[in-house]
Amino acid sequence: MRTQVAIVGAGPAGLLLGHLLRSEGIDCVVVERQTGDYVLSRIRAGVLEQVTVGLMERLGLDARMKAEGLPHDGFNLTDGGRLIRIDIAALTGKQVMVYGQTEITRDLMEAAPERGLEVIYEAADVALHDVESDAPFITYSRDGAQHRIDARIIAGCDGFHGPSRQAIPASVGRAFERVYPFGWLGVLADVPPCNHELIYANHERGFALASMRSPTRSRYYIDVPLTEKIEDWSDERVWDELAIRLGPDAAAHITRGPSIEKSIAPLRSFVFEPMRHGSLLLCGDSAHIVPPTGAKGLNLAASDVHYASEALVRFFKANDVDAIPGYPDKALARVWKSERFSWSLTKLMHRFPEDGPFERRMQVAELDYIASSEAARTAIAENYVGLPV
Ligand code: RFL
Ligand code: PHB
Repeated sequence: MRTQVAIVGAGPAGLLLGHLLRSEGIDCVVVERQTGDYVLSRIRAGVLEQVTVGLMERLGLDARMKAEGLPHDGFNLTDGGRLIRIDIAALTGKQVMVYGQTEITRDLMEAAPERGLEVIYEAADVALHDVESDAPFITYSRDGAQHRIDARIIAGCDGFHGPSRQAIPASVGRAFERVYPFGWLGVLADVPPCNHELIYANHERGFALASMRSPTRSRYYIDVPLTEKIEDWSDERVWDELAIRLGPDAAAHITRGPSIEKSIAPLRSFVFEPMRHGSLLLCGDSAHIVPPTGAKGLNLAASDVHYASEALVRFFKANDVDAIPGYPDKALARVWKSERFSWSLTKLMHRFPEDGPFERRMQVAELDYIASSEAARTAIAENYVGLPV
């Protein structure tokens, strides 16, 4: 098979890029290791920035998001007794959209056949070849047969563990990494959220987040040491811990119920440079990871795809040979700002095992400053709604 762009991975980055390229008449094929159902079963992001909402609008795939998504004007930070509201609408004139990654992926997946976007699921042993040349190709096996896709460009949208980043020689690439000494234990439950806006809590027992997917579906997180096993966290134990960490006001409104998903995800900051090597572009989690505290991962995947699709349109339709080499700098400038924000909010809202009384006083002072300064709240708000692309 021959195509213009071979896309590895059918997560949000791969599917968004595929749709954007098809809408411009550029040929592409998406190759995914898992089944479609498996991709949809991963419970991940919940908060969309304007860049992500805007791409769905541009594709005309925003009807369900507009009908079922929850626009939010603000979110809250709590520490001990006080609640600091970040009024993002008043401070930036913008909103964020609470609409699950599962739903956005489903919308993109279901629209693929009618938009002529071919997605090959259950492709095993995907390998990238000749990425330094102008004629790269990928190989994979499916149903016992070997397949090959020849392309002009390969887009690596295969997440943190995929093969695309590994196809860049170690002598060319550089990784920047910070691993955190805890993970987030998340639960999804069909119960009404305890608050109409998100609450991020820094409690002496650790971090907690109250989030949601709909008026009847809640998403909660607590941070736990990486040594914890999910089997040791009964639903009751999670609800008890959430009630303590979120504080009495939120606890009074928590509705408990059986979890429909419960898992622990490690936290990491990671950036791989450059995001291009020869004819290979990296987009999304394949090139970078943020801790989820800033709700930035999916949104960064969307902004990468925005820059990559722009570059690919210029390359294929206007024969602009500088477009592809220009992609990494544009994408990375935004990536590093989101890395900084996610890291700083993680440091502000978590109790690190190595921290002592000095670091705690620093957190309290910073929260005092945020509570008292509109300038500080504006800086948080404009990062949270998403910096411009
Ligand atoms: P994905 O979603 O990992 O998709 C990559 C796809 O590539 C496939 N793949 C392969 N395909 C073929 N061959 C191979 N060898 C392959 N290896 C892998 C995979 O099966 C998969 O389908 O990466 P992508 O598209 O870059 O999207 C990134 C986002 O998924 C991620 O950044 C977010 O989920 C992060 N994130 C959040 N982001 C936000 O913007 N807002 C949030 O509120 C938010 N909350 C979260 C999060 C991530 C979390 N976890 C579990 C990591 C909350 C959590 C708990
Ligand atoms: C979520 O709803 O899954 C969510 C919300 C905000 C975050 C992270 C995750 O910062």
